[in-house]
Amino acid sequence: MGFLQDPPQLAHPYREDPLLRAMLRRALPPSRLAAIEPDLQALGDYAVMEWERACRSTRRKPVLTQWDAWGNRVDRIELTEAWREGPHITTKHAVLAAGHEAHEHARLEEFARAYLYHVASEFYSCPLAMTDGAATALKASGNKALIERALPHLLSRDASTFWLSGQWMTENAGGSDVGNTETIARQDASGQWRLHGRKWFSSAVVGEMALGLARPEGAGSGPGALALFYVETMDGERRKPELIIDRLKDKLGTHELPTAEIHLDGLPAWPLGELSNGVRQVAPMLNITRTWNAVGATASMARALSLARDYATRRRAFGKRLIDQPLHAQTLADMQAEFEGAFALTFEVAHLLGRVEHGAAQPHEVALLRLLTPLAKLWTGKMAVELCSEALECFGGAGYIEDTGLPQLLRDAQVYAIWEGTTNVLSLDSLRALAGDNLGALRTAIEGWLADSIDAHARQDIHKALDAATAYLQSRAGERDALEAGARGLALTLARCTAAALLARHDTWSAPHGAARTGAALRRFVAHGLSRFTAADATDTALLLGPH
Ligand code: MFK
Repeated sequence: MGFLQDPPQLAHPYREDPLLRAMLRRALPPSRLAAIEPDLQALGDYAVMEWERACRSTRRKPVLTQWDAWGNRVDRIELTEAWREGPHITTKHAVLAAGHEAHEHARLEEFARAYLYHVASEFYSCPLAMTDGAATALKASGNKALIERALPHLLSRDASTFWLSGQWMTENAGGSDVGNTETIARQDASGQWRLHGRKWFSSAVVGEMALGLARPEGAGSGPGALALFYVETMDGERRKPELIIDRLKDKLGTHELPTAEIHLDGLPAWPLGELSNGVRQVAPMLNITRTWNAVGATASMARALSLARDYATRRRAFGKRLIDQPLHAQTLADMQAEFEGAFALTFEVAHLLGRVEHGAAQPHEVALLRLLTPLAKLWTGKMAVELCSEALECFGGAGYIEDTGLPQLLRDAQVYAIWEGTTNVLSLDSLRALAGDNLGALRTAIEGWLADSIDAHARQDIHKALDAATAYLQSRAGERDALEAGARGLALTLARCTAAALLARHDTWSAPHGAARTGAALRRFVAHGLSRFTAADATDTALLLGPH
């Protein structure tokens, strides 16, 4: 037998991730960190086990059986192993329930768990995101009966009582433009609302409930006339006959996730609140699922980088390990710097969300959360595709071979920029979020984060970019088309400025080695993004890659 290449090994995503651990040490009181650490360790163990299991097996897809042998409509979906484990892992480690505890760190603790679980869950995290969003929207609705009925299930810590929720919005006529929803809500003779229509992209069809948009019969056209309804999908062990699964989607990635086209043939439904302004009512859900999207994108990047870094210590070319090749090492360090920016922004959103929900936030932090949520979603979604593609390249031809498990990273990454609103939809949402003086709130926050930063170069670049963004908004204040045309550039710039400022702040927060490391990330990050100047700095590279 000739030469055989060692495959990459997955480092423990909690124990061996200095970035995650440093962030948690900074952000959480020691007693909180100690309380959640067993769950983080266990979710990291699960991720390692699942990666090894996936490498040994042939990837499977869920299978829909619509009819049984005797002609009965059954719409049964056979799930993959990780999906069957999903309710147990979720409830045992409070992945979702943690986010709804009554303290300001709840969301950070939840999203740290989600970050560790996401890739291993095979996107079971997608319906978890919607379940979390549904719990949040139900709470915001104040509908006592529905809250008492559903919340104990959604936040259950017992797999036998846990419910998943769907989010039924997307239709043939309305993906981004949800106002085109054709599903009709009609009251029957008894006064019970029932939904009639088709939903084109339902990612939690195995769930027990859903929140869905529909147009009450006789209401006008457009988004304002839509209402938000609560539905339950199961009748005991059987799916309700008024919910029909037409087919599973054949998608580019997220193959394990049983996304379906469904139609609703009079499914009983209950309005969450008023019979209009459904988009406004579903917005709390959207903002939660968008945060999950950013966490998922960041987790996919962490996985791709971790494998690429490990492989660089195992693969030799031209007489040296890849990690000892200057250009390969710099490529990895550049990727790491981008990733650290994404990580900082994403977890800032999680941190702010917890503070806002628990009344601990300063007034400007509320505006900040509203703005940073779409920015984090759109920026990490784009970055995940680029970074996962680059990571595959780090493996050469092996990165293009299906049963290395690597190509799946890139296929799956493409979803982040589409799910929960495309980059352009999110860019326009960030314009919505910039109404009033919300850019002022961002500037105030950034000034605060930069106040102690020792990096004058970064500070100057960030100020320059913020000044340009402010001038852009002011000069196009009266020209909507011109403002929208530049919304993506504006959003990407603001996301990068925020991430750079967060890295600068962490520079001053961290322990000596950590400070040097985040400083390295900051310098590269600013050099790459804000001024497009690329500098190879051997010290930075070594710091970002850590000891090997
Ligand atoms: C681990 C990964 C997990 C990821 C989860 C994946 C789940 C996958 C399932 C899906 O992909 S479901 C499909 C997702 N679809 C979308 O995200 C829809 C994309 N379209 C938009 O986001 C549009 O911007 C939107 C439909 C929300 C609004 O368009 P409109 O019809 O022009 O509404 P309008 O009039 O601008 O806003 C209506 C109200 O909602 C306004 O409030 P008011 O009535 O008080 O004026 C807005 O301010 C408010 N609003 C809209 N977006 C908001 C918001 N409020 C807070 N936050 C927001 N983000």
